[in-house]
Amino acid sequence: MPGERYFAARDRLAEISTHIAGLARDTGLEVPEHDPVPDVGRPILLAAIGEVNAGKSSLLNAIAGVEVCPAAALPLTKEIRLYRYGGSAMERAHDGGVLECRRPVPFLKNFELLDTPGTNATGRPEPEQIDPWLNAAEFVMVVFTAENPWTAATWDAVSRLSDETLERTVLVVQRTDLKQPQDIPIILGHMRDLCLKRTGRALPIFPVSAKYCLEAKSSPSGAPEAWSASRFAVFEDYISSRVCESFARRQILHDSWHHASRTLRRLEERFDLTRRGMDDDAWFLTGIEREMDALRDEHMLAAPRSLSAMLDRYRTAVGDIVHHLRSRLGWARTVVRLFLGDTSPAALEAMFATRMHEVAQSQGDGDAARLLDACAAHWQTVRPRVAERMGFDPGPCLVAGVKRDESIGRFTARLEKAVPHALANLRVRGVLDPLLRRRNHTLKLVVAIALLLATLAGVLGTLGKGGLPYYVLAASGATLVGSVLIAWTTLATISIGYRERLLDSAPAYASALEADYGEAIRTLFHEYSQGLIEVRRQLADRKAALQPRLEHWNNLFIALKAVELEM
Ligand SMILES: Nc1nc2c(ncn2[C@@H]2O[C@H](COP(=O)(O)OP(=O)(O)OP(=O)(O)O)[C@@H](O)[C@H]2O)c(=O)[nH]1
Ligand SMILES: [Mg+2]
Repeated sequence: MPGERYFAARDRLAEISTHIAGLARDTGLEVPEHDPVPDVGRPILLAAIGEVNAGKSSLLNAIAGVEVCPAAALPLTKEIRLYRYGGSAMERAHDGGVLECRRPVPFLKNFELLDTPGTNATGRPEPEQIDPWLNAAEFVMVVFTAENPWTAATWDAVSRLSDETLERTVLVVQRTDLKQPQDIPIILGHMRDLCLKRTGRALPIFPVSAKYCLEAKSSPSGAPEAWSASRFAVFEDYISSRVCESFARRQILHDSWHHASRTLRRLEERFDLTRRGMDDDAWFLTGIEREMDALRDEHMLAAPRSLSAMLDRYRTAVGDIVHHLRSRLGWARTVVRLFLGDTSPAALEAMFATRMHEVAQSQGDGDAARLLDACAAHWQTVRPRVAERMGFDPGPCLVAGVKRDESIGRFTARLEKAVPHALANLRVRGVLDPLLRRRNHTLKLVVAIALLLATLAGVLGTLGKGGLPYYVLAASGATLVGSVLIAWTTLATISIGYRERLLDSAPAYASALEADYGEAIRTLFHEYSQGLIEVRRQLADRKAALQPRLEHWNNLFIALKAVELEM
């Protein structure tokens, strides 16, 4: 086929351009109106004119290497026929008596063939019918038969061709196989003279045999002898150099190449912009994360205030506990417990623990709600900023919204968990235990003495020992009064001491809670910052989507450079 090098480069370029256009489409890059895609794939139109039976159709078939146009010994081509590529054979009449014939012949993807009725055929098309086609053709072949290349009708047709058309016209002497080789130069000489006379210029003249050419092209071996006898090698080289590799065609290739290159450059700029936008977005998200950290630190710094509020409630609880202790240490209740056993330290410890638990719970719930309100208020500012900058709504703040109760629960649970540990350090029970044990021991001894004395008084009274029983009974009563005094004084010292001890331990209690309280704040803010995870994921997805496009771009860039060398 003529122009194979040209078509190979063109097809490669067309393929790359298609990929580039696809990439541009995927990327949302619009083709600017002032820079339309050049039609690099437009086939080359070859036209053949000449007298009836000159071998026009056969010549077109020989160039195609396959029988596209019907050829026969009898006058055959009755109308202008335009052979074009089509998936299946189909014919359609055009205005002006032109019959468009679609054929599934690969050759027709690169060349369109214009076959015409003989210049001397009856019912031949009028010049105004055929001339526009000849003006549009990139290569016009005036076909003569070697047996009689002098027919006036064809030379008249040559004389009528415009200067522009003559620029693209060659004379073809067909069926040379029917002449002796030595006759050919003589025929060509005469034709040259006639051509000069008729057109004023020396058009190229090619003596060929379409019959041998088609034979060679159809033969699996290539039939070198037939090929050489067809003289098609020189003719096709000429078509290649004049038409396929013409300045106009090269220009289309270059235009197409530059268009592809410009699109690649615009894509590169777009990718650069997208990449920079993503970096900016990442930086923007880091900024928001910093805001979240700052908010967290602000609340961490305010933590001592919360803890001191908690300590106020601790002190109130201490007052209540000590009040309870005092009521338990009354003389009568103490004496009863002397016999039943004293569980006061354990009971007070349990009571204190319950109170502190309640304190932690209400304080935790309140603090967590306050922190979540701060998070929600901050998210109100984050949401529109993300939507405006990144083009999508990150949604409501979950941690302060649908998951609010869970978050509060976690925050409070953390604080509650810290309470037993902090109380253990205070030794609420361990401090009270020995004091009460000592007191109970003393009281037990004194009460026992009083009871013994009372018993003794009873015995002495039974024995009739005069006034002695009364003295002993008085001593017993005095001992009991003593026990009341002891109970009263120790009640005061123990409860005051216990109170001081618990109040002195308040800072220790607070510092034992501090670490857990801080950790609870950190956890809550960590959960809050998770709201940006979806935003980060979106950004990562965009980055991941860009990567294959960048690789595709790179491959297309290299391929386009390679085509430039081929061109
Ligand atoms: N020997 C020989 N015969 C040829 C050659 N080319 C064509 N012929 C014969 O010439 C006759 C006419 O060929 P066509 O190709 O139909 O000629 P055409 O100019 O298209 O004729 P119309 O369409 O009728 O105007 C046919 O019988 C072909 O077989 C050739 O190179 N050598
Ligand atoms: Mg024909």
